[in-house]
Amino acid sequence: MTPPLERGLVLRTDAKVCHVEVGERVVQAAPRGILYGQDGDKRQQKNPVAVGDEVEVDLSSNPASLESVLPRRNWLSRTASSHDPREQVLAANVDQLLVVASLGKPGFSSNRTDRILAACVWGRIPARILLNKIDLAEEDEIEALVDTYSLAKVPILPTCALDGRGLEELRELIRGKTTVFYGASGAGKSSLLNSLQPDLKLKVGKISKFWDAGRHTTSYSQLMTLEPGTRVIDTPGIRTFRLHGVDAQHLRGLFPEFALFQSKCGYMSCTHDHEPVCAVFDAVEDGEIAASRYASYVEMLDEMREPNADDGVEDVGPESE
Ligand SMILES: Nc1nc2c(ncn2[C@@H]2O[C@H](COP(=O)(O)OP(=O)(O)O)[C@@H](O)[C@H]2O)c(=O)[nH]1
Ligand SMILES: [Mg+2]
Ligand SMILES: [Zn+2]
Repeated sequence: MTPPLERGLVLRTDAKVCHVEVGERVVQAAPRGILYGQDGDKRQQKNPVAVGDEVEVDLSSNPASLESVLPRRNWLSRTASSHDPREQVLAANVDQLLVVASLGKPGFSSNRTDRILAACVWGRIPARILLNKIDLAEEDEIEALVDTYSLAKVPILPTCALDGRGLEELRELIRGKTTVFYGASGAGKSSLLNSLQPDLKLKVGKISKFWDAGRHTTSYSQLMTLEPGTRVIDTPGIRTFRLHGVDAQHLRGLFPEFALFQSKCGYMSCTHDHEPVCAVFDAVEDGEIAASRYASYVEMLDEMREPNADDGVEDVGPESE
């Protein structure tokens, strides 16, 4: 007789077990071996279960067994590492993603931001930038970023976790949704979440240590419920985010502002980096497309053409790995 299965929501995944919310409880369940694939099976996913997955668990066995993962509505993934080409799913079934960034300590990284924004376009996950630590920024720096990203149709919400600016807007933005907080270690993800909901008591990093020395305070993704229906996923900082399953022809479609110009390129399939007649390149020269966005695009394009080249980019994994 097959045991009765219960539905649950994955809050966190560790090496061997998943923390699964089942009704009012949180149980630890071990994914069944078959979910990892069998010998000779060319599974393309590194992790069969991700935070945000809806799963079925068998609570009658000890430890509880995670039997199956229900179909995902969407997911955010990357290439596991430069040595491991499999897909690594970072979160599943989400409504939106916030790229948490700051202008000082750590400084704003266009490259990091543009990679995750492209991944969100690819994964059909609405995204915006949360520009935190505006107490440390000049007004014109903020405006320059707003300009850069307005063409890409990515809204920017300025916040300060210390004095509370922007927090009411943030609260409205996430209400009733599942939201991924993504960003460099030290940008203020945990601080923002604590300001929204003090009883979360997330660990907050000491600035002097981690962003100089690569230290970190969050080493795994976890899903938390702020109020019924409002869920957030706090993620660890990831140094190098390589898109998975995207080729050069797809990539240009992940930069929305290119669409305004690329119909005027000499070739229909123009990749905008070496072709003689390129309207996107001209738009960059004319300041109509941000040079920083274009630079991010070209770097990702080069990486796709030479996936194993030593690109000098510091590898891999959550910063905690
Ligand atoms: N000046 C300033 N510091 C902040 C702000 N938000 C967070 N911090 C500080 O930045 C550091 C890292 O914050 P943390 O929340 O741990 O970042 P996380 O790694 O993204 O979770 C801590 O020292 C915080 O006190 C802010 O809005 N302004
Ligand atoms: Mg944190
Ligand atoms: Zn072109």
